[in-house]
Amino acid sequence: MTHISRRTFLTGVAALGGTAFLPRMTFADTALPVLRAAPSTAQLAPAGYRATPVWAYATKGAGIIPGPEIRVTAGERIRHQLVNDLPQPTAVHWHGIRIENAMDGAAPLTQAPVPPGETFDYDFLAPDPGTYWYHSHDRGFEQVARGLAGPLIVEDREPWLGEPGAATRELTLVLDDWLLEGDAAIVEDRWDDLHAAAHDGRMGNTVTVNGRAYPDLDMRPGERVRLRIINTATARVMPLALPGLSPRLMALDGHPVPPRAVETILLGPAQRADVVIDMPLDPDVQIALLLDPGNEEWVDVAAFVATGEPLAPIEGEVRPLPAWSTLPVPDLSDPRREVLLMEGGAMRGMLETRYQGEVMDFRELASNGMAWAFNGVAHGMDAPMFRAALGRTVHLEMTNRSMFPHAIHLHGHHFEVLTRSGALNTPGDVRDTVLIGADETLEIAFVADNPGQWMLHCHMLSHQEAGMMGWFEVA
Ligand SMILES: [Cu+2]
Repeated sequence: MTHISRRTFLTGVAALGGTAFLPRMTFADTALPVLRAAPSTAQLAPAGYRATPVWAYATKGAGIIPGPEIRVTAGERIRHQLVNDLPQPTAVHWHGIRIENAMDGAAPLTQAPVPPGETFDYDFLAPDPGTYWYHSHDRGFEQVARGLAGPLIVEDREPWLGEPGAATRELTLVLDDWLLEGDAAIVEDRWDDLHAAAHDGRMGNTVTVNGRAYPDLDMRPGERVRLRIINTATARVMPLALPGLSPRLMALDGHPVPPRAVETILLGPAQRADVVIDMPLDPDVQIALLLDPGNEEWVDVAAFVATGEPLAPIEGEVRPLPAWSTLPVPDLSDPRREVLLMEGGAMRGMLETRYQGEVMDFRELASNGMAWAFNGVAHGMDAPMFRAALGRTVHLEMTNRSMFPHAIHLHGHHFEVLTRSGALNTPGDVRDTVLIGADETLEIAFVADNPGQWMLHCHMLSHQEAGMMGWFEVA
């Protein structure tokens, strides 16, 4: 692989200056710990650029990018009062948590959006250990792109860190992709750019790791570390590589997989991967987290810097993560069969599509801001795509008849990916968000064990807004 070091995505030069940006400080007294959403600033671009005005979460003080890490142990409750100090309504979605429906934050399906100046109490059980994230689920294409996202870690009840063969430390890496002007301000006038929405979404030009461009990550020589990698970008699919670190994949979207050595890790928007790496004792080259921006020219997005006293390398096989005990296994003998056909976008378009009860051609759809459809319906929020009886296995065949990849997310459930383009998938790959390439067909299966109305949408958030949105009901 070609490796181009320290290449910046930023175009133009830093135009320092601009108006001072003062976040409001209005923490209310409340019984629940506060999670406040408000304007803030963050030093996203390298030193020398100005701080970027963002919208961000805070549990105290000013909002930070990424949002504060929320961390509980499996079986515990997560309790936060959302305080909305944004100029828009908002809601918080707890991505990947098999949550009770009323707490899912999918406005307006599971709750009314929280108006500016108001609050909403989130209080729910986190049943399964793993790497998750939380983010805005109202005008996500704008609010997530402005910074409203943070990591959510559910620790296992069984010890793993420090056990034989396991890592001795863990590190959360929140990856994001920002569309910045030359002065490091977020581009603000193209939220509903239909051209971008009809292609691969509102792509950024600056990749950050934990809210910084090209950070140095301190590593003890010889240490084994569990990385919890989260792609919070609104559009960018991230091919990642960790050369020289012997990466082994441990979990996908929070769910453990049998450990396997990987050369690259492909993370679509909203997907997560847990990866164990071994820092060499005496690295002879700079070790970095590499990302392919789409042209197979791998660039580094963070540096692993050998710091401190060496640790004795851990020999032998890596210790698997403890299995989930709570996820029902699909019964494939007589599943409820459903299909999800994705159509639309540039260069392919779609035949007649229904939008708000009317059948329209592509041109009429575009004049309504629509470019995509699920099963012939754009933005189909009036009726469920399908209904499943509580406890029934659903087999969903998904076909992408467009020129672009999509990241399909099912709320409230995790599903097993059975086949990809007719070939068997790696057994045990259980996810809450799956990437589907152009003209691919995927079969997934899950037990509809969580009652309620659940969103099913593309996590390329401008695709979602331009039509790739629907819901299913479990009752
Ligand atoms: Cu999509």
